[in-house]
Amino acid sequence: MKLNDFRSDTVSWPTPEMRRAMADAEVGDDVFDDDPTVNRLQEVSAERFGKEAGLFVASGTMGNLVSLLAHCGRGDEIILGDKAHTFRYEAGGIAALGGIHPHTLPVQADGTLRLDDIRGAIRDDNVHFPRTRCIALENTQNAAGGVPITKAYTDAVGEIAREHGLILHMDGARIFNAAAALDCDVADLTAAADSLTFCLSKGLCAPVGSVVVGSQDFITAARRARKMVGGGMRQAGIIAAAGLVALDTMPQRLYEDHANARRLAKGLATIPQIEIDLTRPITNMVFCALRADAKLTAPQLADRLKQHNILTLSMGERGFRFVTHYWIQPEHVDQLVKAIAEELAS
Ligand code: TLP
Repeated sequence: MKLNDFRSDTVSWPTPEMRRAMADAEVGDDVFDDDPTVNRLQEVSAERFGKEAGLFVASGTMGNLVSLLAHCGRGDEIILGDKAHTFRYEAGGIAALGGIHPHTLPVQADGTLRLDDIRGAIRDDNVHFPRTRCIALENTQNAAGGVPITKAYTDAVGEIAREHGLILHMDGARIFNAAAALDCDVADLTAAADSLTFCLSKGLCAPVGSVVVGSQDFITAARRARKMVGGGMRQAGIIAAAGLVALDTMPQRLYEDHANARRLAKGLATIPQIEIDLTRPITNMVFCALRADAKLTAPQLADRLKQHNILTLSMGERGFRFVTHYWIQPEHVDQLVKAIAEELAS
């Protein structure tokens, strides 16, 4: 039986076209640079972002890790948001494996870091301090509500980075959602970033993988870091083939996921026990909370929803994050709203 899964866009299955491309993929040993399908995916990705080269990696986490291992040495410092996925949810990999010191700044409601905070966080050259090396942004900013970050803001951060000889890395796990929401070209949106990771396996629906893009020198260093962390994947063309279909067919339909998220937010706003801010820009994520007088906690409600064949992600005692993706249709959204209203009313 099909479960309607709102926990994340990471749960999205590959499309039939992706499965066919995987079965037919031409492959080789990618550690020898020999896999034509991986090579094609890397080239197409670099071209799409207007960068020199690309590197196929197993996950978004690996993409951010190998990028930052390539950019930073031990004791170097990275400036990033206190809600950044790399800071919160990547098992502390940059510190554990790279000796990279995170300098966190508060993420604002619109997903940005204050420019003055960034300027103020850049260290002087002093024997007491770690060396500031890199600034990292996340677009869309997941934990701030999946908000898209504009080109103007990204360019302003890029300017600060260049003024101080720093590198700008972007965790663009959902950069195609951002581009769809802002109605702009991904290359233009991310032009100021020296390096960027984007995910094929979230809204783009591929089963596995992310791609890192940047200069040829950076990609050479990231490739070595990928080998070091065990990410040399041999006949990876089998999965890269799905990534090529993803890049070709998925970015142009993400507005449908955003429309479904807006439909969901509006539906949730009609339920008296739910608090939701309808003024927030919405991509494919909807955050809301149960009011204090709701008769169920969020984990209890999530549990009840399973009986309606709906999977959801509760966050703490009262919060929820719902994510829309290719396999969620408007009728699934309406079923979710109805099930929540029923469970909270009964
Ligand atoms: N995010 C997942 C969970 O890990 C929280 C999700 O369901 O949202 N950057 C961002 C902004 C992400 O949201 C994620 C995954 C990653 C990186 C890591 O990607 P993977 O899961 O491929 O390692």
